[in-house]
Amino acid sequence: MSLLSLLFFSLLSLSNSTPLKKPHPLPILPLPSSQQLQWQLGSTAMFLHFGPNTFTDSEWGSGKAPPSVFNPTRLNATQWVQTAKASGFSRVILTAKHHDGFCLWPSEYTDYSVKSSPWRNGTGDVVAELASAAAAEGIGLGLYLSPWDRHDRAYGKTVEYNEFYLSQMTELLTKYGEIKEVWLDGAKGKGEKDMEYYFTTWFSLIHQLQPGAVIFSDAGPDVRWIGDEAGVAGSTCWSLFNRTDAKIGDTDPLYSQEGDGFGQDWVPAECDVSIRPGWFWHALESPKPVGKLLDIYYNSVGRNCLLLLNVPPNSSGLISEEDVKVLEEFSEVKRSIFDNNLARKAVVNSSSVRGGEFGAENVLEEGLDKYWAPEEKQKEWELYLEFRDPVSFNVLEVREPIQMGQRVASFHLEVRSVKSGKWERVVTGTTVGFKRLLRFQRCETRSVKFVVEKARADPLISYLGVYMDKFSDLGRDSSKITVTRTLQEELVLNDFKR
Ligand code: FUL
Repeated sequence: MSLLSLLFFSLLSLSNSTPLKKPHPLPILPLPSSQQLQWQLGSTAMFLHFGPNTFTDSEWGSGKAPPSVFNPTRLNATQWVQTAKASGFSRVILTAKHHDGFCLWPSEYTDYSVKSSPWRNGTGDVVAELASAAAAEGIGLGLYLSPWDRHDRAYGKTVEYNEFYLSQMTELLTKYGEIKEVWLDGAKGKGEKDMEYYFTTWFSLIHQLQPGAVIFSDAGPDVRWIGDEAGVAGSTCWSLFNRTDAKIGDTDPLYSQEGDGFGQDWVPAECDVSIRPGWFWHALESPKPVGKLLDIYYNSVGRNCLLLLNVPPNSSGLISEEDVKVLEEFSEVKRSIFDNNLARKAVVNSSSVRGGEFGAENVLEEGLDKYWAPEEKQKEWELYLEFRDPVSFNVLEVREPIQMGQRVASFHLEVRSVKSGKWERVVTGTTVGFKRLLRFQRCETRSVKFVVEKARADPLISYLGVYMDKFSDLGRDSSKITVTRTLQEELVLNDFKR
């Protein structure tokens, strides 16, 4: 072969070889487990408080109500699950046993259960009906098994009660298919019998029996309580946490609400709140208005948490119509805001790019695997949106690819005002995490700058959105917003315009 043809063939083989991929940056510890990631992707879940309390108008049953009170004549778990699914909830979590000790499944370790009730002549099993409805609709199932049991005589005798509790837990985790979440609350009335719960043993057994489940409690291990029952996370909210600094039933609520930027464990927060004043259904109570639910959404999902919204079935065994209606409105309002990411109309750019597949355009695509990464060792970390025509918005959404660890510690948003031509700061924030939503005064602009000020490592951004939320833009208390007929018509009209 001549020298010339050798050169020709080597050039040809060079141009044919596929370029090597630029590697991902190093993840920064702690990282979520695959169960925690899956849980977080779900964003919202529906809590179902149901049991004798539903029939006796109480919240903390004494454990003395006769099983005969439990008789939901129209119980239909499919209606619960379909309501949850229609509202986009990723899972349902049922109080299989609340503090009164009454079991919604026919436990073989007690006679205080559905088995002794008139419902389905004592042959019913609420857990089984819910499990099969959830499986049929393709949504996850979680179970709440109250540690505090006001009925069982073993309560107060440490070894005996731990054996009893774990036997009930084993029934729940072996008879009903896949369980996605086990919910352990830390409540206990004052002056109740003293005893120790063997949490380490409980957690090991739960993970052994249901490796796909996350365990919720004040202190994790997988998911932590947010520290209040109002559905409000801290405006700083890390998924980082030190489990050793938390104790079930006795954790500093501020620590739970904010997490710990120096924490060694990944324990993201779940915000539990009820759609009604009580956790259980009461004839004289009504659901919160949609504006209040929207506030809760911004303060929970919009602060890196999962929202666990309680929607209690009523004494006939169905979710009440007024609750279904407000949930429909809530879905519609969320859809009307978040289905229209105005940033999609913009050209996106950034202060630098790591190279390879880590360009700024990734922030307009859903999904965690595509993200913007800046070049290493930069002093500035900025993303820019340039619009052809001015846009108006009042909500910012930012997401981090949390599989790489939580990084951002502070950021702000600037816009160049259409009126003055000057850059103005519209909002500042601290943590981002899986999802951060921030509301501010409506602004009009062609140019947007998102600036990360501090981060634990090079910041990575997987999504950026700007939205117009006309429900929060009204300059009035959003808890008073109700979706009136006109507003509903307006929503429909807007759908056509889009
Ligand atoms: C608390 C309980 O005491 C309430 O009754 C309710 O179940 C709430 C979700 O958890 O700890």
